[in-house]
Amino acid sequence: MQTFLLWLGVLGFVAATAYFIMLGTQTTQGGRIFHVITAAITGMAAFSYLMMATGAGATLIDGDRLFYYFRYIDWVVTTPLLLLDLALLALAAPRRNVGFIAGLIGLDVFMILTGLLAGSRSSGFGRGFWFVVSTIAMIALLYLIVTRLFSEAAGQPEAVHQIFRTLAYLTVVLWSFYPIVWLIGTEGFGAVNSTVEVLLFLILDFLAKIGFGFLLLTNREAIGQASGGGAQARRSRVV
Ligand code: RET
Repeated sequence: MQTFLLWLGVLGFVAATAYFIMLGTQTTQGGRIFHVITAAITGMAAFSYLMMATGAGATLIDGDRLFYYFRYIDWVVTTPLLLLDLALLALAAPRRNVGFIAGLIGLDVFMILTGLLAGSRSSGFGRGFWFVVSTIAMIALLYLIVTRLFSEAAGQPEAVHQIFRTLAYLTVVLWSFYPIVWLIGTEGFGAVNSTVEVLLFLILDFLAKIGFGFLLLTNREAIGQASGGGAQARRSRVV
């Protein structure tokens, strides 16, 4: 059952990647960067699920706990790309905010790496400690999205502002579920078994990557108008 679910992940992410690439080749209104970033996110996830489905991305810890470490390799690549999508929507001049974007991504990478430490420790104390550190980083990150990125996005064209708000709320809600699933799963209290954990992460990954990408890339008006979509470059050429 578990392997079946992981193969379902491979299929879902391969299909989503092909679809996002197709949307990218059809676009005439700019915003190709969003297609590239979003297809890279689902492409990486497809690879990661392949590694987990074949067993290459998992290892036994303490003799009996199956630890899918490849999840963290996936997340350390894909969560910065999701943040990049959000930042390119929200910021009118992303190039002038490179420091802020790097700060967001740095915090995010710190969150995932400390999460990896939490998942791979043998002692309950070690797991709990790094879980708390990682969760604090996540709260700080989500706080920055809700405050700074939201206020920057308010100055963007209406279509861009709207899709940013939807995607940012989706991100805040979905990302908050990851530590909860972790906590009830085999790395945490073990309230649910490994198969249920794989299923819950699969649902979250589908929503946070494919759902997110679908909402973003089917909104052609918004991505064409976003600064990351080249609107600013076009405007300055006109002036
Ligand atoms: C862990 C466990 C330690 C505490 C925290 C976690 C948060 C993980 C998050 C993952 C998000 C992944 C996404 C993937 C796909 O798109 C590492 C589970 C806070 C927020 C969005």
